[in-house]
Amino acid sequence: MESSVTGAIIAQFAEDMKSFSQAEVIVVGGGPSGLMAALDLAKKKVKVLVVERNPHLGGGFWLGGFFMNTVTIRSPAESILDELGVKYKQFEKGLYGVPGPLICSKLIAATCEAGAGILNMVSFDDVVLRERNRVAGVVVNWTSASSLPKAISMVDPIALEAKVVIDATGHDACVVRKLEERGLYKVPGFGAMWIEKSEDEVVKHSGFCHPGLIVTGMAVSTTFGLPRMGPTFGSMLLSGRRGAALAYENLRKKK
Ligand code: 48F
Repeated sequence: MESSVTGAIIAQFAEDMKSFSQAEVIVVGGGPSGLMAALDLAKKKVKVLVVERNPHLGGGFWLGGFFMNTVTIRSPAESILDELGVKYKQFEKGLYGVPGPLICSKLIAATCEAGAGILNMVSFDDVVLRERNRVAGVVVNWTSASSLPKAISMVDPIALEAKVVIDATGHDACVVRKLEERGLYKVPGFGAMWIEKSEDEVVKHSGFCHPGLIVTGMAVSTTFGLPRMGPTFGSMLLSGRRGAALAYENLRKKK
């Protein structure tokens, strides 16, 4: 039995990795915007993989803010809560609340059920670039590789190809930052908090920032110098949805 269990784990991992090493879309970061993007794409039968450095998905979605559980959602994003079948409370017109663990687990479950691939405990390390510096994939390594003692930490990463990459790594905007390191983008960083303006602007600016690369969620603020938004999450979901729609349109044009 032991060898059957081991064999099952290895066989499934190998099958998944073989398939997702050539994905249509790779989403880096499994927070609310990345999961939302992956969910919408998977529902449309797109081969999409989420790369997440932590063992758990959800990013900042488990906690509403200040280590408290209430996630706030502003209109019109409550329609996504309806789609996910999550009950919510109205605080005032246009402002809703839902327990973080409930909405986060529902979004994760929906994304997995829709067929998105999940590669957790794996960190984005670098971009794959092709002609005219188009982003054509990601270089990744086990998250644990970076915490190994120096003498044994020289673990070469591997690369995964994708037609479109989505940077959903939150405030860090790791993928866009890597383009900056390579002299291909100048990152302004995010501005001071202004919830209302930030929510609208983040959704509006979600999309391609470089050939082959879409940004969603708080990475949009960092990439385009928009105000930070604080503990409200409606635009994270709407941003992921917009990123998915643009990725889908781009894939269709390529076919
Ligand atoms: O930060 P995060 O939740 O991103 P988001 O979808 O949502 C932002 C909100 O949670 C909140 C906010 C607005 O309401 O201010 O902060 O924009 O999730 C980002 C995910 O990316 C993962 C990280 O562990 C988290 O789960 N991540 C970050 N860097 C890497 C990464 C990396 N280098 N490789 C893989 N995953």
